[in-house]
Amino acid sequence: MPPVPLTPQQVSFSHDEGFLIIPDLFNPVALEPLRHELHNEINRKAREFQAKGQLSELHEEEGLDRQISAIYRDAKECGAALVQHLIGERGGAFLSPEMFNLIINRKLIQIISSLLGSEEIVASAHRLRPKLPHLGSGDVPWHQDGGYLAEHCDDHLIITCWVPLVDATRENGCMEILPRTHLAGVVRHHAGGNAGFLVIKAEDLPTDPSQAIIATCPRGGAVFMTNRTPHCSTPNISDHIRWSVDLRYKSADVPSNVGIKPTSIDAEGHADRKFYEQVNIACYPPEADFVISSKEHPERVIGYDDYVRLRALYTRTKPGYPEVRAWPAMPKF
Ligand SMILES: O=C(O)CCC(=O)C(=O)O
Repeated sequence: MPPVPLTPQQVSFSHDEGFLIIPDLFNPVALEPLRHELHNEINRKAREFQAKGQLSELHEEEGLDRQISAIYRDAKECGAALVQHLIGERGGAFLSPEMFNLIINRKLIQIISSLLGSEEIVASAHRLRPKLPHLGSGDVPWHQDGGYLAEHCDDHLIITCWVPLVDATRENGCMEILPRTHLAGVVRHHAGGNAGFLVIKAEDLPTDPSQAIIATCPRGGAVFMTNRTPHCSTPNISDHIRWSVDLRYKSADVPSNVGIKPTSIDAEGHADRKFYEQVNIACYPPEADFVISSKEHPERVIGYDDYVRLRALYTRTKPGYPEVRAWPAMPKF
């Protein structure tokens, strides 16, 4: 089916509310190749642990939505290492054609293009999130994605597109979103929230969290938010893993590191000075931005092999400064 553009009502809903949920964006079957590839990667890594004598059972028969939890019960370190392996340092671990195909999905691009009002689209930081039941480490406290980005990007629009790989429900820890609060700017965050995430303390939230929308979303749907939309995700109290992918997109006139590559990287990951001088203009310098759509400049659009090379290059390179944005630390009690 050809991509369907957003209706003017959907565009204005998104501009007014700071989010949009499209429950039936893809046929859920379209997500199967990615789910299948994830399952393969988990088995591959679990076999490595088994070969080293760290894990006795692979629990392959549990399937994607339960296998890591079963491994975690048998060998906590292996379960935790598997989650970390998939999330990766700076999103660099799970680079597969299936993931790339989701990033460049035509239906997604059509919607992003309507929301950004731009035909040329730059993709940016993205994450895979396996949220294990009853663990707590995947519960993301209140934040705006802008809290993670450089301050000079606060007034630019960057869209987060959150794609669940299972039905995202209240029980398995979907997101909560504070509507109509994205126009006020990026509020104060604190470093050192749950599992090291940034957090907006209750007194800094733009409205009472009781106003939050429970952003349930079936597999095949997607949730779109701005970089200034406060959101969090709740505990997974279900019996299965809540898998999701979050992707970020912006127009070509938002500061980015497109086309900027280190010319040399030393053994400790330090790149050449010119690279750092140029790369820090990006909203999130540690991760490579890349063009996924441009009718005017098709030569800028990159394919899968270049995407893998670029992401790997940035992952090898130490960021130019320790924090993209310094927030006060959460007080210790
Ligand atoms: O997936 C989650 O639980 C939270 C995702 C999130 O906060 C984000 O994508 O910014």
